[in-house]
Amino acid sequence: MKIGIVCYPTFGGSGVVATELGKALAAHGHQIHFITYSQPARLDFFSENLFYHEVTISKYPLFDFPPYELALASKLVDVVRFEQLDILHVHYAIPHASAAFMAKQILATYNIKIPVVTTLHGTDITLVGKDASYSPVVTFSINQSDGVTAVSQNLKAETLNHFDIHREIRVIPNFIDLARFSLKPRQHFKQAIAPGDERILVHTSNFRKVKRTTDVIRIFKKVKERIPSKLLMVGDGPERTHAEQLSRELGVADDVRFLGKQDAIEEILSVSDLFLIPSGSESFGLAALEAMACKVPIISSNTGGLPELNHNGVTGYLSEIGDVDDMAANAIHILEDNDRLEQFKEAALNRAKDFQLANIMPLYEQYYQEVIAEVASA
Ligand code: GMT
Repeated sequence: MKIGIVCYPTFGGSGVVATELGKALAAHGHQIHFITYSQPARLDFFSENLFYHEVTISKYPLFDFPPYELALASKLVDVVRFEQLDILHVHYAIPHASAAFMAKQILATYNIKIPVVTTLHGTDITLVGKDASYSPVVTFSINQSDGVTAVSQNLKAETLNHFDIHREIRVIPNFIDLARFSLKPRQHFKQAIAPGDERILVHTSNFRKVKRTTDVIRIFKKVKERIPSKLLMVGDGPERTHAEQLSRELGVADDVRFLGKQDAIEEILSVSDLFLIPSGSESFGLAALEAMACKVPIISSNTGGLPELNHNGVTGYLSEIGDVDDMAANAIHILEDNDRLEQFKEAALNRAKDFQLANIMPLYEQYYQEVIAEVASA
């Protein structure tokens, strides 16, 4: 198939999923065209089946807000016509689904029927999409997509709850490439971080409010009171300063390392004993899946799709949002006993295997074929 992929080419989860899916589909023989405003972060190599089309946005002085959606729709028309794409797959509803709808209408004037699949990732529904300033467009463009997928059962339910949707939503979860995300022997790194053989706790995110990074610091403070430990904070974003400040106020700053944005996350996860993800909202939790693939158990909130991934008492524990006491108690329970920690680690890896690329990519291929056939016969 010739597949066009639209996404935010940033470090966010939806961009990672879109890029990794495109790479995997290309390796499987499909021709993949990425259509984004800059080169996706993980697309920095050559492959004969991968193509990149940049959406250039005019900076004309009249535009206080350059019309990205129009530039994207125009680029989609161009790429679909001249590369003869079979299907467009847009990741994150806003504004990709509505840009795809516009492109589809324009292409119809050239007698081209292009099927559009929209994948809902999370905040496009749970946070931004619900906002009254976007919700009519989000509702309309989901309904106008030829196929819609959501990354968890919970996100599907949220979408049906909050929007007037009259089309089927297929759940296709996030996936993991176990060739990249696996436990790697990195003893020297572990020694450098935890010279006294302390336990290593880790959090990775984009440090937005929804990630509740200050809860991570509070949990760590409580764990450290009982178990010698270190905390690695990976990523960057608006809440980082607050988290740093809090770690100083709570007197744990010397045991917390803020590492900033890192590419080789799997190396850091490989030396970690426990992953903390106390999010206020999390449609799936790709960061937790990456940790589990590296044999790291999960302490999480019980929001969104997290319970579908993290099995309570097996791969880690789930607590109410903001219940840092419970999260800390669960963390201590896992970390205080070597055998128990090993059991949780094994279970985390086993659960991660359910989401390996080889299991999930065929679900997208199958879905594309269904949608293409449906549009052709309409
Ligand atoms: O907030 C993020 O983690 C980034 C965000 C995005 O759309 O880029 O991630 C969302 O999509 C990921 C991939 O499908 C999911 O694994 C994340 O759970 C989801 N984030 C939230 O729902 C907050």
